[in-house]
Amino acid sequence: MRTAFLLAVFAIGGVLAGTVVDPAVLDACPGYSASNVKVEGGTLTASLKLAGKACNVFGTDIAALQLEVVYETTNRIHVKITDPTSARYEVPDSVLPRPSSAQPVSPSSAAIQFNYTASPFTFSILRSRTSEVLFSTKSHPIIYEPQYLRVKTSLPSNANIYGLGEHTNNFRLDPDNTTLTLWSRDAYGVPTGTNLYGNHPVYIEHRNTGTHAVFLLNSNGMDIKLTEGALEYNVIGGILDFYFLAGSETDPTEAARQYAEIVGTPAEVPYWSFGLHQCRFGYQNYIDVAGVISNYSAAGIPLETMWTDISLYLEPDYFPLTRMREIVDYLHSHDQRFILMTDPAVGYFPNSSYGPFDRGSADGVFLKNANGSDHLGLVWAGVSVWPDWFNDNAQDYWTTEFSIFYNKDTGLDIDGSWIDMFCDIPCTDPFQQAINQDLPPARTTAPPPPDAPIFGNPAPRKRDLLVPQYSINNAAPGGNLSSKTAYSSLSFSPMSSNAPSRYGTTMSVATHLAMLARRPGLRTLVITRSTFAGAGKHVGKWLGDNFSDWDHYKNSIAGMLGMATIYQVPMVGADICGYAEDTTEILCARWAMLGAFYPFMRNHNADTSISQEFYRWPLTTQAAKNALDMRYRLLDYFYTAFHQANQTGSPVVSPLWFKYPKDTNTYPIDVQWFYGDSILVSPVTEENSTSVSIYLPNDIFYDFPHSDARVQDFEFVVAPGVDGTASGQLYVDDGVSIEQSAETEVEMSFVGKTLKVTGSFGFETGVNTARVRFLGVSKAPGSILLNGQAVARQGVSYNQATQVLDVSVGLPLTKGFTVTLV
Ligand SMILES: *[C@@H]1O[C@H](CO)[C@@H](O)[C@H](O)[C@H]1NC(C)=O
Ligand SMILES: *[C@@H]1O[C@H](CO)[C@@H](O)[C@H](O)[C@H]1NC(C)=O
Ligand SMILES: *[C@@H]1O[C@H](CO)[C@@H](O)[C@H](O)[C@H]1NC(C)=O
Ligand SMILES: *[C@@H]1O[C@H](CO)[C@@H](O)[C@H](O)[C@H]1NC(C)=O
Ligand SMILES: *[C@@H]1O[C@H](CO)[C@@H](O)[C@H](O)[C@H]1NC(C)=O
Ligand SMILES: *[C@@H]1O[C@H](CO)[C@@H](O)[C@H](O)[C@H]1NC(C)=O
Ligand SMILES: *[C@@H]1O[C@H](CO)[C@@H](O)[C@H](O)[C@H]1NC(C)=O
Ligand SMILES: *[C@@H]1O[C@H](CO)[C@@H](O)[C@H](O)[C@H]1NC(C)=O
Ligand SMILES: CC(=O)N[C@H]1CO[C@H](CO)[C@@H](O)[C@@H]1O
Repeated sequence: MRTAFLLAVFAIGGVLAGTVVDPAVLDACPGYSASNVKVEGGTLTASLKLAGKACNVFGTDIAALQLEVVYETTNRIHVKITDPTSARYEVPDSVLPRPSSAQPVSPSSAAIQFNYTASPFTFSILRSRTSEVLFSTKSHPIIYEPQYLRVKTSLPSNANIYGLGEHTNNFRLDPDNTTLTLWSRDAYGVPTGTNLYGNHPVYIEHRNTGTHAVFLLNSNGMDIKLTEGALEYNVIGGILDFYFLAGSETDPTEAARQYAEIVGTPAEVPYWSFGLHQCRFGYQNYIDVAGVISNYSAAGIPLETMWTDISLYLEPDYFPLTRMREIVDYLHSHDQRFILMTDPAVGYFPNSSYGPFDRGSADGVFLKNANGSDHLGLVWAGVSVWPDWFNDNAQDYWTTEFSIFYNKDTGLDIDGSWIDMFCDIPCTDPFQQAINQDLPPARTTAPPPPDAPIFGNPAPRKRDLLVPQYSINNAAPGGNLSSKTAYSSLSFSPMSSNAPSRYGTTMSVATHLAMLARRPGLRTLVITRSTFAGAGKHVGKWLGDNFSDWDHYKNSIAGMLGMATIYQVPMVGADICGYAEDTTEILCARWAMLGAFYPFMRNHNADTSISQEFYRWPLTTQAAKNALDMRYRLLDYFYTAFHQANQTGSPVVSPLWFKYPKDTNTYPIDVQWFYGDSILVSPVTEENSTSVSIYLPNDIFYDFPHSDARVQDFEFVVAPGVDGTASGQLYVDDGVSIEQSAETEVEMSFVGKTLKVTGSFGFETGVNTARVRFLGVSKAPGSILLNGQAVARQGVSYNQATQVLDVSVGLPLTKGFTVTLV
């Protein structure tokens, strides 16, 4: 296990010498006392003075601090403790724009209260209605030194704490013995108990009495320790900048929404991006890439987006631009997409004319050493320089480079972007290291002839990539939403230093804007690995370089829940079938099914692993087809959830306790989850198992109905809960535009035997509502009324064994309707 101050050792140059500090030493520090307290409406300020002899544990205790407390909304208190005498690092607004500062609210109207004792200074956050203490520094003095900050709160015993990522621990953190280190790093194999790519210093704590959240806005390296009955922050710089969120006494999703009010709600992504993505590092050449596309098609597995890795840049002989452009054109003419990796490194070619380097040098955008020379590092491409995203010219530079390199007429017309950074090699002598490591790598095989036929075998059938029943690509402007299906139900269906922490996020913003500039007005997809709080406003996230093994398969669910439910980065998924090492037919088949219920569904692996496209094995092919059938049928349902996430911050996937907050059995569960609001997913998690034991909260759950007849139009599924009612929503738009000129927003509610479908129907879907399926109907109704008129016998089918009642509707989705079971 990592010692608590390992990072601090790096940061302050060995002062700690690796000492593990006795908590009693920290608790014996003097803390501060508050004076000059001023309260004005929803704002409190005070001076904090060191209350005794300095303990100087990791530096010199700062003698005088400034406290500012603001009741920013009825649900949010901002507590900021700064050192007025020195400029300490604060996360800039460009990395995380602060919520707009409206007038502070009156404490008497707030759901939580800030309370304090003056000497020694301690503070607590209480729920206003019940005076329940949510956070309290009592008996744990605050320590504030140049490179060490410590705040410790007591917790209830056996507390339910979620978040504080990125990590590969269980979703519910062990409250008695956990140390989480937040500091971005490339974490090959994503080992448990170590820091990973992302930094999200926020947690949601769930209790039987309610759910609240705490966000420490600080991007310095930190260790957060959960020990029996306490949570302790140990931060190596910056300021104490806390946001306390009341959440709710009854609805955990409120805590998620209130966090989104600070960091922003997630960007909406294009409709097509919910389709299947295929990628690998190490496609051999352009023929290989075309072969994957053809073979998916031949296997009848609907591939939406083909991705390629960095090989394209490194090896133009193997991936000639003209042939790659042909592949991209082919994809686009088949309503498919293309995504390519973009790294921030720019090849260092000071002596030859290389546009990206020359333009960046002219604009002065590259990171510099202290003496003003270019900061050189080493990545796959060789010795390189990096844009400094805080440079005023960096955005224009990046936008220009995107418009040149990804020019649709002369370059590769990408549909989305995949960004990453490879910065983990200590670059003391990058030129020599490049020679030692043979970078760029040399190939042992010759490149293929530049004019080999592609898409010829199997013969390309026009549009054959889009197996019609899976058609999801058709939501482009002017396109046709011809195969919309939607499901909506209430109850559920069991089935199956700062710089590294911020570099990824600032690059994400620059890339998102550069992509938007290429296709003005249209949404895009940017996927990255390194994220800081607020990243979801710009990018989605893949969970990094995991292994093709069953533990990683299972852990990916906790990883997804952290990102999507807590950190507001909902476009998330792990590398399906595993990135490193060799997968197996059975693991890849299971993972295809699991991955169909990640928000972001991408099969991806390493150059050293065996090929793992779903069509490589019969079992995996079938599993992928079944799972994609389900996923594509639920696409509008999930798209609706995503739209709501953008509007309100409500999570698109969530743990069971979000829906059943009083059911203590659900608190530790992280192998089952809700996909959207209503679909409970419980995958098989053991190798060679064909069944799984699952936990069902006390409610009514239905098997998700298999589709018997192919439904091209919308289909609504009504699945009443224990109270006999159900409700749901459907959101439809053109799938790609940022500003929508027409939207359809439908509310369904089933109460007392009547389904009412109401809403606004601005977007012309051009399709009908084919039918409504009622689940859990124990006997055939005497008659069924559609808009008050009896439905003819042939329009109704009832299956006693499955208790499913199908009612044909056949109305265009241009106005509401009612169906009554009499
Ligand atoms: C607030 O703190 C004061 C001590 O400063 C204490 O007397 C009081 O009970 C606290 N209020 C609540 C609601 O805990
Ligand atoms: C705490 O966790 C560490 C690392 O997992 C483990 O080595 C240690 O034994 C645990 N301590 C206790 C008291 O469980
Ligand atoms: C989503 O929400 C944000 C506000 O958080 C907004 O700026 C953005 O434009 C919205 N729409 C899309 C398409 O991302
Ligand atoms: C595609 O399938 C053909 C025929 O089975 C096979 O020869 C080829 O190797 C496959 N290519 C790829 C990239 O899967
Ligand atoms: C560029 O040219 C100078 C002068 O010939 C030489 O010293 C330097 O090593 C060259 N730099 C690189 C990166 O090739
Ligand atoms: C500038 O600093 C870098 C990094 O410390 C060093 O490698 C380089 O030699 C220096 N250049 C000069 C001209 O001193
Ligand atoms: C969309 O599909 C409908 C029904 O199949 C068809 O009548 C219509 O012409 C199509 N519209 C476009 C733009 O292709
Ligand atoms: C699953 O089955 C395979 C093949 O029989 C076997 O090699 C493997 O050990 C089994 N795994 C487990 C966890 O039993
Ligand atoms: C199976 C799996 O996805 N494992 C891990 C992959 O990597 C991320 C971290 O980057 C983890 O969250 C996943 O659990």
